[in-house]
Amino acid sequence: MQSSKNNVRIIDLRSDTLTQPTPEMRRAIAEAELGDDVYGEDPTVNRLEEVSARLTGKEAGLLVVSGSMGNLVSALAWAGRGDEIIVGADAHVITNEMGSVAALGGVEMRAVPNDRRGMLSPEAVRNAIRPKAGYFPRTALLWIENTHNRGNGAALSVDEMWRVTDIAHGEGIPVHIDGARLFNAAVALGVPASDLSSVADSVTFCLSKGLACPVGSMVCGSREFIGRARRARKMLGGGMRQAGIIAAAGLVALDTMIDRLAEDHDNAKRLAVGLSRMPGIAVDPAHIETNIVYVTVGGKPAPELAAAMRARGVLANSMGNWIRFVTHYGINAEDVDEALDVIGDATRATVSAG
Ligand code: TLP
Repeated sequence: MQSSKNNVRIIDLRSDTLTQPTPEMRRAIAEAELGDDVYGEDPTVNRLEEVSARLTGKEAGLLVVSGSMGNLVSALAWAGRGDEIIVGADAHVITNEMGSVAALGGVEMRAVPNDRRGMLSPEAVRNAIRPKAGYFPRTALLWIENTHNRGNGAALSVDEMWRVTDIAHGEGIPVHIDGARLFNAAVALGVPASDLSSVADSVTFCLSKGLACPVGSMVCGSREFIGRARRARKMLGGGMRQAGIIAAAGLVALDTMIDRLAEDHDNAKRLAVGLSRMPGIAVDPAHIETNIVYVTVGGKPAPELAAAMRARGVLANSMGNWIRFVTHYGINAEDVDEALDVIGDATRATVSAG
């Protein structure tokens, strides 16, 4: 559980980015062996990069500040000005990253429809690949997100991804996975993360979401790709010095925090089952595969319900007709039950009253 404000107990379901480092992480941070990582001399960063590469089945890894920076350096490493990236319209890189790939890389994002779970259809991908003629943009990359944030945290299997990645690879086009929550996908599907990243040429994953680190994301790929990503990171001002402070927590996370993600998934399901019984709230618990629960709200706008929840101590993000709840390390089953009571109250005061 979280904190309390004006004697109202706060249950914060806005994001798994809110997680606080574990006591073991705090100890590891204090004791980390450090060096200057721009010289490649921070032993803790080097170890984290090696472990990350191993877990994703790639040759090399790179520590970056955030998931957004991981995505941006990957895009810059694969695509140049006037190139195109095929990506689902609801991908985080399209909706939540400030248009950074277009703004800083001059790269066009070729958004194609994705289904409810964030998956692209083979037809859409095939049709979006540009012929290799002088006047077309070059299709430089296919982009997949797994788990898919706006797709209710769907965990996309190797087979599902392979149906589109195989098309791209057949045309000589590399594939990137935004795996901000790659380990949630791996745990939900019961496969090693390296199975999921095996269909892609590069992959990012976040240390600072469900894995509870204070900062940091990893980019993994071939040694040659990581060399280009490292240059892009430096260009963006992301070359860090004694970054072992960050990496130390990352190593603890990869060692101790992956398997427990299953608890977050169970709690998300528990939350969805409770929410599905409330009038005016629509969610199908069968659609909840990991730790993200989107619901749609009938009657009053969702932000109004979210404000009523907030006044009673339950925090969740909302926009238009939806509210998003994310379970994480700071939330246990009792918190979920208490949140459901509070949301029930808030619903009676807003949605049903309207
Ligand atoms: N997502 C955040 C918000 O930006 C919405 C969240 O609370 O879920 N890829 C995916 C799939 C993400 O969900 C996120 C963060 C990122 C990339 C970016 O990571 P950060 O926040 O570390 O830049």
